[in-house]
Amino acid sequence: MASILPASNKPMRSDQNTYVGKSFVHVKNPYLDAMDEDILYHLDLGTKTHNLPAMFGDVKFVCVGGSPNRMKAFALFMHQELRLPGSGEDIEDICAGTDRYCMYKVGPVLSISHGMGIPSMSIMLHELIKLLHHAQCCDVTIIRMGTSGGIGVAPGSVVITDTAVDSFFKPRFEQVILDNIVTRSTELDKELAEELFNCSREIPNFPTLIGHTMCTYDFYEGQGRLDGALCSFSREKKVDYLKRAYIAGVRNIEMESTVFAAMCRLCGLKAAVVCVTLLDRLECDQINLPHDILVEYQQRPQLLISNFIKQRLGLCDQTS
Ligand code: R2B
Ligand code: URA
Repeated sequence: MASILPASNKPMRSDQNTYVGKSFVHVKNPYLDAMDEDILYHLDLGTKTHNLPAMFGDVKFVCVGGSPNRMKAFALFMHQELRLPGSGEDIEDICAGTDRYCMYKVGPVLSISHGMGIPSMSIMLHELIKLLHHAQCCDVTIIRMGTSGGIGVAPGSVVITDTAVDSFFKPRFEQVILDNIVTRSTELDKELAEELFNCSREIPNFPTLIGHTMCTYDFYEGQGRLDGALCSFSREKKVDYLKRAYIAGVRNIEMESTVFAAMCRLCGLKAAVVCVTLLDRLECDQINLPHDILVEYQQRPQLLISNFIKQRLGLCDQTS
């Protein structure tokens, strides 16, 4: 990809994507350069209709999560934690023109929903990564916050993913492209995971661990549940599978981490996945937590990520 920096103030190039001291978000598509306009259809944004560098150029932290309401709540929480002026209540959904995804910007933090499952995450990420590229963002950290089913860990535990694995416990994401299967690595940034873990240790009563996260294409049979509309295996087979997952290092199961890890890695984004567990899948399949406990658990990744961002911004004395 040709550089989007004006030739006159282009810093010295040290490799394909890093200009001395700065790491830019990059895209790997030779056709993009030749396009007169890029319409980010599902985000309701575009290079001709919006001044993307002015709107997003200062973004340093991108936080993504499945639910639009949760990502709005996170944006409001960040507004308060960063002590930005105003109540934040009038915060605007930048993607209000579409009901596919929502997006809020709070200082250097972008909060975006990605829906459920790999295809929904993948569409959002293609457009988000192009957005960050068009906006000339640099040194961006991206974190997925979410919910998950734990394996052998107490409900309410926060799992920071070291590696996302597929249903065969392999660190790979297989994407069908034309009629080929393309396999991509799902390694995440180990230093970022450690930094988040260290941050978690400063929060009282905050059970956190680092482990593998298994990403599946389905919530029910795909996660070995016995309570879907279909179930084609025995209780014994389910327990045997989940125990093998545990032995392979898997501590939680969700539905987006492999494509998230693979795409962010290829595009030079430092990425992390932080998910709270809602149940122990070795014990049960149904999520039957009282509403207030469910709400509190869902806030745990938000609290950790907010403290991490404040620490990175040198606002540690304001840690919640
Ligand atoms: C976690 O929770 C959702 C399913 O309930 C899914 O998006 C995921 O990854
Ligand atoms: N999300 C999942 O994908 N699985 C669970 O068990 C809970 C939340």
